[in-house]
Amino acid sequence: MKLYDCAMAPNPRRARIFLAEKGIEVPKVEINIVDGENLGPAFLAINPRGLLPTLVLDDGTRFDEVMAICRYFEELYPWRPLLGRTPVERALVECLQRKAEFEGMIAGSEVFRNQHPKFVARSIPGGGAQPIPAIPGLVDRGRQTLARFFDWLEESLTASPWLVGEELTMADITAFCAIDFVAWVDIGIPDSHAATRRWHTRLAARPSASA
Ligand SMILES: N[C@@H](CCC(=O)N[C@@H](CS)C(=O)NCC(=O)O)C(=O)O
Repeated sequence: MKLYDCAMAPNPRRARIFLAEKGIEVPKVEINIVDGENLGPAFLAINPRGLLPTLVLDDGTRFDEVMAICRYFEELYPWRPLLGRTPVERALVECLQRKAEFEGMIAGSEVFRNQHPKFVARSIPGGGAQPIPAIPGLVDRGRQTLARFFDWLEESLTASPWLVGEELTMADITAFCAIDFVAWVDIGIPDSHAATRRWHTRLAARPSASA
């Protein structure tokens, strides 16, 4: 089994934090996204979408979505569940993880990719050999979505210490990675959002945050 990874990129980080929280070790292969190694023939032969993270099993089965990778390991190693303990928790983690992914991670990606010179021809991740050029208007849409994301987080984290239940789940991991990602484009947790700041400090102090 191999996990194709990129140390600096936010989506591979979601998978690494998940694995570290569960205490699972997976052999990793580092791929450089900024220099376009993921779009070269060697990696496109492994994953034609050019996306990271990608998990390849020994029989060649490939998972190239963070949540598919996490779901696979959660089923194999159900202890220290990060996708919810009960049917209600599992459904809530699904809802809030997706919200954090769409309104945090993807909105951040809209802001970052549509203004960064290195991504001018690579507006979307997963474009593979058929990239889509940057669309500058998406920067503003991303910023507006992120403002809503921060307000939603603050409301949720004022009501409870983690997004779902009494412990950290994948919903927190995705929201946390999105926040650290958008710092690259100088967007931070608003000063007034004290609960979100406390939650971020707590999560950043966990050993998994530097996985
Ligand atoms: N929906 C995918 C998104 C993965 C993704 O966007 N990965 C980025 C790195 S953070 C990537 O592979 N980018 C490739 C590129 O920019 O060419 C998932 O959740 O795994």
